[in-house]
Amino acid sequence: MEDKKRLFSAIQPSGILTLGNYLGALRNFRLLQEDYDGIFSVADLHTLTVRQEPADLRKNTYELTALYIACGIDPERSVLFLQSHVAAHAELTWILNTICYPGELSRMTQFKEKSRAHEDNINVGLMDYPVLMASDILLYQADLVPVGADQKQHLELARDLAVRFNNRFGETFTVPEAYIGKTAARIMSLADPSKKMSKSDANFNGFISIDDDKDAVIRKFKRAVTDSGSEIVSREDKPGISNLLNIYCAVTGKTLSEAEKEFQGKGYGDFKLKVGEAVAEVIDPIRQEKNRLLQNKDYLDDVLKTGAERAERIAYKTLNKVYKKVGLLQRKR
Ligand code: ATP
Ligand code: LTN
Repeated sequence: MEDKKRLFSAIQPSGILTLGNYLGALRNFRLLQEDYDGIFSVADLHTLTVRQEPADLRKNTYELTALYIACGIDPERSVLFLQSHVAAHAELTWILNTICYPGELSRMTQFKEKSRAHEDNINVGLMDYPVLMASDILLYQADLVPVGADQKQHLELARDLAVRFNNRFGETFTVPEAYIGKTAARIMSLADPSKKMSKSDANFNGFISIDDDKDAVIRKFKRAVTDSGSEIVSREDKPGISNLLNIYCAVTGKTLSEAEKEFQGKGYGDFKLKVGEAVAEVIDPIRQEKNRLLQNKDYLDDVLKTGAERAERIAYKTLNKVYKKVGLLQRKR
């Protein structure tokens, strides 16, 4: 365990997860957990940057905790915890805020998109979101951070802040690398293949939720927007079909050329049905296991308690070092 490299990632409990979250993030967490010391968080503090119904946030937090485990994150082997249970995340954010510039945050694509989507609530937290994310990562001295392609810009800021702090105050933080999967880093909306699949999409037909049963999955794939022509090939002028092929390959493990060959001469209808069936086969058992785990809140609370204790030990080691480096006095115990 000691000489393994460390991996950190987090997901927001902002709703029921999509096929995009699973293929772009969670599935890689499970695979990487074999070779790294995994630390996985439910980023509940991040979720507050968009207005939440408190009861929904509580429910979604349990949902995501159960889903992590259902997807194969082993809470004995890896650390699984809630961001808000380890105060060091908010504390390091304050320190990093003092070396980060507003221009670095206002140019972030996600900030611009979310500001457009929530015009009535462009709060300071929404802008500071990437600094909290940098704190998450840097507190654990993570070597590798698996994320979907949309988080690449935030990862670069985390690296910049680590380097800036190290240059100013001496070696303190590991500079993390992003891990972005090759096949499913950006699953697109089924209703509009120019947009990423997102759980906060107002159009329910655009995303496959982990909670969709087989009928719902097949119905959504049948309705998926495709392109003109009838060829089933991955090509720039066929964003709808390319997205479906990408999803099919990701869930079956087939290569693109194998999939293209399989559907040569077939119609869009047959193809969409096959993709839907393959997706349902992957998410059905996950949903069932998640729902089973949700019946036992005591178990989930227990996992989170142990997770927070283990996370805290690592996090405060880093935070104490940071406080010392910047010139804050050590508290006498
Ligand atoms: P929201 O819609 O609430 O902003 P989100 O689904 O975009 O949420 P998160 O829940 O924070 O964002 O994302 C969790 C992980 O899933 C991240 O690593 C993110 O990059 C990845 N991810 C999100 N959407 C996709 C997608 N369409 N394709 C691949 N990966 C994705
Ligand atoms: N912002 C991320 C979720 C997240 C995260 C992190 C990912 C919060 N903290 C630290 C990796 C590392 C997102 O996926 N939307």
